[in-house]
Amino acid sequence: MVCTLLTVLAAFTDAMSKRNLAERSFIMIKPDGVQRGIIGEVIKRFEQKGFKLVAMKFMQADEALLKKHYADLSEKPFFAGLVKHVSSGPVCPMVWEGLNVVKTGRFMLGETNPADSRPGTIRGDFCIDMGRNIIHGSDSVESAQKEISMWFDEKELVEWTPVQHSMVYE
Ligand code: D4T
Repeated sequence: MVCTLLTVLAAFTDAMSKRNLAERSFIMIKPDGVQRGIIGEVIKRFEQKGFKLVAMKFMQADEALLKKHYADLSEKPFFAGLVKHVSSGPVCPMVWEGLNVVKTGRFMLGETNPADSRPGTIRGDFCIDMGRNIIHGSDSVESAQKEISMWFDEKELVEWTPVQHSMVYE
């Protein structure tokens, strides 16, 4: 009861201070990340940071979905190779939620080019080449919303409150 009241109070305080604890990011482990066996490691890092898993699936994406997902890059010389690679095997798309999850998620992933990614980041620790950078993360709240709706139905996004909520947020 006390916990529930504290959670409600914390949510109210956050709403008043305009902190968006319900921000969401679309994170996807690409076929190279799946084949390299880093699904568990990525989930571990987002969980241990305190973010909340809202949705996850394991699937093979077709070229049509990937062309839509990467539409902004359609004029780039690497576009065809990118779509071919990401459609070549299973991917693990996920939705993670929490305060500043888009920006923090990008920090956790590292730079697009693994060579520029610091040790301690996912790309800094687990990959070498730009075309095999193992994971995708939304680059803005707006693109996260677009990507989430591309990859998940509304009913696949699970509403739940982790018991640790008041230990992650003040
Ligand atoms: P994603 O979208 O996969 O999280 O990557 P980034 O947001 O970090 O980078 P991006 O959209 O510019 O690139 C998408 C994807 O294309 C691959 N890529 C990128 C590539 O193969 N060659 C290149 O020169 C670039 C720039 C890697 C990520």
